[in-house]
Amino acid sequence: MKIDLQTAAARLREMDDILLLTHRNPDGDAAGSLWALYRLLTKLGKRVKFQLVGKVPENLLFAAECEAEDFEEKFIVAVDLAEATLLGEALQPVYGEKIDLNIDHHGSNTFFAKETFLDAKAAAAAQLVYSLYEEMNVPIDVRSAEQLYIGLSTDTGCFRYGNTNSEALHTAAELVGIGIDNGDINRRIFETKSKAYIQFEALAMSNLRMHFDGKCAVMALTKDMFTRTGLDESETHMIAGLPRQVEGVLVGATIKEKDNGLCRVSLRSNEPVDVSAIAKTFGGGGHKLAAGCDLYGTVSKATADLLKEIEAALHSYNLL
Ligand SMILES: [Mn+2]
Repeated sequence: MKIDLQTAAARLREMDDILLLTHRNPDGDAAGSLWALYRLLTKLGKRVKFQLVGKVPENLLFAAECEAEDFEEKFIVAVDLAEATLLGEALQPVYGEKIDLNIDHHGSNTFFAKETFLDAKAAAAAQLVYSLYEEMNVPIDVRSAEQLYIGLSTDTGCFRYGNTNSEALHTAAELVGIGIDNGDINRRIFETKSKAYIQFEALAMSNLRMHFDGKCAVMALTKDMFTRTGLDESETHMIAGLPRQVEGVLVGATIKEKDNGLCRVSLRSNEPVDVSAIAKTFGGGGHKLAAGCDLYGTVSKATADLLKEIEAALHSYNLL
């Protein structure tokens, strides 16, 4: 059931012994929102714990929270979680059908939780957590402000993407006003790359292939490239945006080779193409301009399957 901000705030007020979850391989919005929510609930005197599946990107760890205690949860809250499968293989069977409240901003949300506080216009889940702080009258300290800023800035590409609405900029202004060092955070998150990343990016760029009159760019990221450079999984999210950067490209895709014949696809588009629709045909989802899905088979088979759908999508917009 869909609920509003006031109901979500009321629910959090009345419940205790809360477990927080988010999607596997947490990005800045997932981790930042979860930490900020942890802090909010702790300040209200509640027992809270959380589980993060996969590595949080290292450059976000300066704002991480440490759990204080373990206990048996009575209420489960998810944040930034579009669908239960994104909990990951380990957690989905355990918690997939037990989420009491989901706080999310994905238009593709499947409403798997008992109650969902969804605002698909929000630039980040962190925006919704910020509104909960306001609604519940909990002061935002510098650490919470940093966590919310991490969520907001990463989901908007440092306030460059089209989802950067006036609300996001207002919230960022408030957070800067609280005293965060936004210049330093931006440098940590958006300007600093590991040597392994730079090497990986060079290899990935040499794998970039153009299709459909230059309207589509696809990049294969093979296991061999990870082995050769030692790139950490958590740094690969930056690669996903590269194909779309090529002039004239409307759909950019990265195809990441995983174990057991699984290929993880990230899609990025420019207007008017809706890549969440393409992802959906493969059982995935996401936002209009940023989505993802899993394909099975070799990288070349996954590429061929994906290109067919991209071609059909470009046709449907009369772009081919
Ligand atoms: Mn998000």
